[in-house]
Amino acid sequence: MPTDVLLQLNTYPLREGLKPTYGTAGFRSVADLLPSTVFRCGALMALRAGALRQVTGIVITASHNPEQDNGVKLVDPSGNMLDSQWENMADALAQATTAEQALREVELIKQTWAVGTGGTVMVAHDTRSSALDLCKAAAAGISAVGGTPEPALLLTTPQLHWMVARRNCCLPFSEVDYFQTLLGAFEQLRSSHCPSAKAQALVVDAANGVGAPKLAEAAGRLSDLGLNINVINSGTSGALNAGCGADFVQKEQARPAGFESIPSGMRCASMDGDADRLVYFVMRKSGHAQLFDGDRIAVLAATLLDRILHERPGADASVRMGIVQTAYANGSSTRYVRSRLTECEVVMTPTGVKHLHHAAAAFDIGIYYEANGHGTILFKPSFLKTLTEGSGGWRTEMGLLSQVMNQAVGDALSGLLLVEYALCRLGWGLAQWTDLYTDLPSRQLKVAVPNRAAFTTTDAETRLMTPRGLQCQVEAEVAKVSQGRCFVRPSGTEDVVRVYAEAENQIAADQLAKAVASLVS
Ligand code: 16G
Ligand code: ZN
Repeated sequence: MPTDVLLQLNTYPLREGLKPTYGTAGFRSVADLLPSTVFRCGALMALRAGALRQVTGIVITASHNPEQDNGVKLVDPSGNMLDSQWENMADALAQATTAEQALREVELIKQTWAVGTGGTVMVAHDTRSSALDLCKAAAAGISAVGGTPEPALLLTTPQLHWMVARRNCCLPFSEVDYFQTLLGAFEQLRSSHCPSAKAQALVVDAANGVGAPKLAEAAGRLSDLGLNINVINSGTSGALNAGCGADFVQKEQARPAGFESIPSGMRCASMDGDADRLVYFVMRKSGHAQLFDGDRIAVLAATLLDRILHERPGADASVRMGIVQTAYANGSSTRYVRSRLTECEVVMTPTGVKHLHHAAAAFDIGIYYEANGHGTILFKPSFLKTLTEGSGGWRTEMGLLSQVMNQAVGDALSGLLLVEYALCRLGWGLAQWTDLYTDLPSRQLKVAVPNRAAFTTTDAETRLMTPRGLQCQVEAEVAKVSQGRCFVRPSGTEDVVRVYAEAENQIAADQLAKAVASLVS
């Protein structure tokens, strides 16, 4: 068998000079450079499946990156992202310069984890043209260590995470089950709690990605409930993520491509290329997109859950609810939760779903959303169990919400259903959602630096530890600005350092970001 593996490893050599690194959410690069990394990730996830005697998963996607990029996201048996201990092994294997060295890494993993042969790996891909070749590389890597690759399916990233989690709990896990679980729960919530909700229209920017056909599949059932979804950027005209998608709308706050004829004031939403992020927006006459970002979705969710918890009889029994945010969360959203949703704790973590997810799991109800629209709500299993121990409207409602939400990972479809349910349950339009708080003006800048590893942070990325002395200089700039806040962190997905600044007005936020960027470069 080792010689077979060696032979196979030699078929997918690592391009000379390349050093693939497991970033914030797996490996990502120009698609042509990926076959070796994907092959080795296939082997790794088959060994992980073998070691745990459970099914793991691989998604071939580069999310909101352009069409020519691709990547690989690795899914643990729980449906969450790969265990952080294994990230180092993924790096070591992906970076092995020769087939012999890669084989030694494979053998090391086998010995360390006492795994004889690989297990079953589910494989999914997005709409990129490089997907099928990379799926073949993944399947070859899985087979090379004796694992079983499942046929690759066109799925959103969150669909595959959901399926892996369900399969390992011996629950129905097909795509049909996915839609039935999320949409079936949503239908019950709507008919029980908002039976006379007015019909609503929603225009969704699907970024020309895999979310388009998937949302189209859901749209028929949603229109029966009076939610009429019009999917734009469905992949028939424009290119993937090109001038559109959740990342574009959130960062640019401008009209996405394809929305030229959408009248201002319409309710709109935008997902990213693999449909794990969602933001809402409304076009204003000025051409500016008024954004309802992940922070605002989290606050809406907390408001809904707080209402449900307060309505229950004997509301004094404590349920621990928390919101997990990153340093990018607008300061106004944090202040709002602290002052108005006093029973909801706020926790800050570094950027990246793996950090937020973990922190949210500590609560009975843990809400996490990054400002960029990636997030979900986690319901602690012991809390869900208490719901089934009695009967009552609020218990059923909470239980149904736990099915609407993909608890494996952030999911644009869950996010959409959550927002639509919350608004109709609270009897709110977009105006009430807007009025919760006013975002502080902010600015984000990217700075190219010779070595981003020289920038290290602490306190959930809010403060720099190195380069020494730089944090004091940043603070001196912040002190000059009313309601100023600023942080610097190295990106986990690009070779840059990011600067985020917030202030009382846009001019001050821009100036603060610029001043700090010049300290960094
Ligand atoms: C990845 C992360 C996202 C994070 C972003 C930050 C996952 C699934 N995705 O897209 O959560 O916000 O990276 O990128 O964890 P950055 O480190 O380049 O700023
Ligand atoms: Zn994504």
